[in-house]
Amino acid sequence: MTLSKKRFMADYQAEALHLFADKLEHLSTLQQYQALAFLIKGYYSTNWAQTKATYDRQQQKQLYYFSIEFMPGRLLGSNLLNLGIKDTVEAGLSELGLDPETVYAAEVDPGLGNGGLGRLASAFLDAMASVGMAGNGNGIRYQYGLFQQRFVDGYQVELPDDWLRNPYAWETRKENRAVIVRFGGTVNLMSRPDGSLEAVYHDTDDVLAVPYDTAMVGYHNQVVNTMRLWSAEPVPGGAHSLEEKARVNAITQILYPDDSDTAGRELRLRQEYFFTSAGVQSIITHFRRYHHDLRLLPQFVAIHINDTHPAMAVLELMRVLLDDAGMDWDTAWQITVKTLSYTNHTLMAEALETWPQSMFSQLLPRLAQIAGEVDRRFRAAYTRRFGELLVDRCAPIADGQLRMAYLAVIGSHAVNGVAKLHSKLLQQSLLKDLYMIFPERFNNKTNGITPRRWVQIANPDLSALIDTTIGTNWRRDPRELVPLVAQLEDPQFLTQLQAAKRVNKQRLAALVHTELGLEMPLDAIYDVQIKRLHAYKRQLLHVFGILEAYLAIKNGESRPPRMHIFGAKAAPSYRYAKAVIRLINGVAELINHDPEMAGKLQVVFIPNYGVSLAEQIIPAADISEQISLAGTEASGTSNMKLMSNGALTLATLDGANIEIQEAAGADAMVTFGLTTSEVAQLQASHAYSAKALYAANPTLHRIVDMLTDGSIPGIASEGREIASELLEYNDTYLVLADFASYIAASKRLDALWQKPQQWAQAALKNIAASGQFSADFTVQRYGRDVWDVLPTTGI
Ligand code: Z2T
Repeated sequence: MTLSKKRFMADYQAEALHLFADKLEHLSTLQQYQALAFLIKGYYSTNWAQTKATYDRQQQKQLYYFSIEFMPGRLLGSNLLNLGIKDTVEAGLSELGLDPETVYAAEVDPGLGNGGLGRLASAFLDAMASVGMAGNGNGIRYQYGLFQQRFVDGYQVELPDDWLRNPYAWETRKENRAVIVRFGGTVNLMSRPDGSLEAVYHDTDDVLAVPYDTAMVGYHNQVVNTMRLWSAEPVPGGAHSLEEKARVNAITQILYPDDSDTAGRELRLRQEYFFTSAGVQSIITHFRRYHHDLRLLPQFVAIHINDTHPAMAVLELMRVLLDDAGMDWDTAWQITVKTLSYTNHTLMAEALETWPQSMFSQLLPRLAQIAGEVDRRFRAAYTRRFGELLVDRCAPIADGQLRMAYLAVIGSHAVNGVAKLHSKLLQQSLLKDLYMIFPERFNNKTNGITPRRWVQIANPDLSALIDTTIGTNWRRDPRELVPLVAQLEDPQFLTQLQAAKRVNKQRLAALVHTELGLEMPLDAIYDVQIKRLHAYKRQLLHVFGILEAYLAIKNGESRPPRMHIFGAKAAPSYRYAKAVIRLINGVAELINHDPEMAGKLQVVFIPNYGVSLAEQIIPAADISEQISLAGTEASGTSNMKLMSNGALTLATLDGANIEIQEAAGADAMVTFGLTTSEVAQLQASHAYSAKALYAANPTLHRIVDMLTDGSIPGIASEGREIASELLEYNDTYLVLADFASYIAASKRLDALWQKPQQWAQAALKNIAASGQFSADFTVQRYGRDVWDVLPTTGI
């Protein structure tokens, strides 16, 4: 949009007066932020309505991205950037005596997700708006997001995330679009005169689902899409007891804080059905405004199932088509399969959702009937060709459990993994039986990130340098970063690249100083590992690397100075992960208080990692630690964000790391460790002995002993627990097996750091090659191969 500084300043002052009946300069920072947010909302609201009208008028096929998690991050900076008014607004703010960064920081960061999966969902919404695809989000408006993390005596303490304490400026409550979701009760099937069946419900618990819509503003294209989050309320008019009200409100009260374990809790099942049913109902209602024949649904609607949390969309859509529309089974099934598609995000067995049939049929009796029929027909259809054994192994119901991943594959026309390796492993292991039956459904869609947030907003100095070097086209199409490689031999450019990195390190160092009171020298390597705390991600291997350096420096060796920066939340019930958090804080205490380590080696564990902190940490990183055991990390996305900010990846050949290496070149990153097939062989042969490695490698021996010999303060029980996982339980994630190779790789980076020009060249190769990982391309591949939704032109 076009906006002059003068006009903006007048609008902003008027908005402040309108909202708070006061002058801008008298308002609190929060109020200044709120006035600005409401003003900006007004700037795009016409385009928002216009976008919807255009999709309807053109009868655009729409994609609905069903996800139980979204992590949009702060939206003010992103909306300003995408509207093309960021510079103008910042100049105006400055002229009014306000600091833009301070005003931006007053915005709450909605942590309505656990990590990669939720952030990916939001990146996709941002990307779809920016390429002009008709894509909508469908999820849950949790009253409390992911817990706020504090450290007390080195232990993680979880505090509630009361993110709605102040009104959320970007959302709009759409009371007029509320729907009713039914739980429990009994269901009777009655024959209609035409022979079709009618489902009659008795004694159901009804809940009102109220949507709150947030605009997803596209980049410089006038498109504004919608993220719709549902909130549970008592149905108006009913006489509800306080207890009933509390039970209803509980449905959307909290986000489950576990990224890798399915607790099998009834409330979680309620959450899943709540947003899935509300989403399906609102889609059908909207569809019926324009069409009478529900058989046309797949021509105008695609529904994507983000992991299995919304997989009961298969059953809910069948319910609507069978019971509400009176369709026959085969027609309803064909339409359901054509409409739905599914992404798997993990191979970890403990993360695969199953629901006890008993719980499922208590809570969702009609869906349970339909699930039984899906199972029966699946077995009947495929047993002759594929045999009873294979069909048994992959049927949706077995041993009294509903297996949601299998249901999702059977009820979708497409299923994908999130990196090439992951998609291959899905076909070869986790879903191999279903791959035999439905090979044509399987495909890969490597994840992506949004360089608008991670480079343009988070790294303004790098962005400005790129602009002056190759122009600004990369901001629209980040593949246009490739020509930067022409600067590989330009010492002046490389110096400027280092200077931009230094500015970011300064900013992070200042944050660390205020938060933790630690000094981080700017000439040190900033070595970053930021992701959920999980055994398979092997933060422990990183800790062992730190202890190796500590012992070496103690021994008089000289190493380039390194700051080890961690950000990680542990699921509150995940004992081992919490022990590792305590360990990292213990190692930090040991090292940061040792005068011999000052300026050389420091451990910086920044609490409360999330989208906003990531924006501070990532631009400052020199090394990106991506060290999961090969074959365990589906894709990873922090690897892509760090790459695009010029960090060198220290990686196993896992997830998208492999594709990052292909893109940046073998000399632009450092890899180590067992490969997926080596891991598989080692595990199959039962030849691995952690104890033998411990006995054979003196450094490793020394480090493992440090866990239990009192050298690290405050970890008596945690150290024992971790040592026992390594030695008694034989090191599930092969930390000891990869240790030597990890240290060797890390030393290669130390050596490269001594040649600043070569380091800068490797950083540049990463930046130049990072454009292919833009989510803009990922969603276009989904649009072409899976959803049949193409970018629109001319809103
Ligand atoms: C999650 O963030 C991921 C997988 C899950 O499996 C659950 C959660 Cl909350 C059920 C992550 C993967 O671990 C990561 O490799 C991947 O990059 C990300 O999803 C997005 O696909």
